[in-house]
Amino acid sequence: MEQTFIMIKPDGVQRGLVGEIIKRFENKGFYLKGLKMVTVERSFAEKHYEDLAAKPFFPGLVDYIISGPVVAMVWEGKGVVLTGRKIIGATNPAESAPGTIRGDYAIVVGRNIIHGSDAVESARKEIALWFPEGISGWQSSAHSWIY
Ligand code: RTP
Repeated sequence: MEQTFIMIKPDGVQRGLVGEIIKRFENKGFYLKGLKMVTVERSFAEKHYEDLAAKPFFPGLVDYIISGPVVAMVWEGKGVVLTGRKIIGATNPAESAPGTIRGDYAIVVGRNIIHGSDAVESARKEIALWFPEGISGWQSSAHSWIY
């Protein structure tokens, strides 16, 4: 089953949006398969964003990601990579539609509260980077108990 990596960035954590963000993915029907709060080192943030190393905003982006704890998550479900990006909204919150996470809760691109993998392959790389210990492979057994 498809999985994606979602990270609530330091501003999302500090603004108390963790529950709201998790709620949106749960309400959609996706399964939470991994979750941890971590403050990452500069070298780790640089590795996560290595594809953007040549961009002028890269140093500021790395400073932002290491400025406080982030919530790292693995979400699972059919089409979760693309649908997750739709739930999150456009990179620049000024262009994110209302109803998306960034459209509802962010204003500027430099503080856009959440990251989501942009493809199945990058999701695989990011999950391996952020969860080298692996994630539990639980399957729902609640369906027959919930009416
Ligand atoms: P993310 O990786 O965080 O989900 O964001 P994304 O794919 O929507 O956007 P990407 O182009 O990969 O950029 C990664 C993050 O860099 C910051 N950014 N700042 N012009 C700027 O100042 C600028 N452009 C991008 C944002 O935090 C963006 O999410």
